[in-house]
Amino acid sequence: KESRAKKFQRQHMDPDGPSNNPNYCNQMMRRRNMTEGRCKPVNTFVHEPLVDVQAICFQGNITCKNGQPNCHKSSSSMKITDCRVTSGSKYPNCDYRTSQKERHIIVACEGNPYVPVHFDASV
Ligand code: 5FA
Repeated sequence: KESRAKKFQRQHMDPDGPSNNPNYCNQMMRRRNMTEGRCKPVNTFVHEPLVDVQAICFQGNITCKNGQPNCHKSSSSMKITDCRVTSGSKYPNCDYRTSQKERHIIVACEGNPYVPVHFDASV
């Protein structure tokens, strides 16, 4: 079974981006298996080295949206792409709006080693 750490990498890591392609989210959401069974409504890809994203687990500790205490905010801003399903999108034809941003990101970390398992927000 896929670990939560590997699931985070599949859903959120794309170090070799960003691309200017307006179809980025349509392609990546499908390629990373987030359009199976439903169109995952919102998802963020991070275009920074994996080690830099893993390091966030040892940066500023904050409360997560769900009230758990295991969230961490990146000390640097990071290159990200937000994917949001369009209002006209109809499963199984998942259609996304692609927006590139530079933001601090907030991830939840778990385990030993203590690594990212959930993307909470960008600010
Ligand atoms: N989740 C939420 N807060 C968490 C925390 N503090 N520590 C660990 N995990 C936390 O997200 C719900 C999911 O986020 C649940 O799996 C929960 O355990 C975890 P959502 O935004 O309500 O749903 P989603 O559809 O965006 O996310 P999923 O793909 O279901 O869940 P993932 O966590 O694998 O992916 P995510 O990184 O996009 O949240």
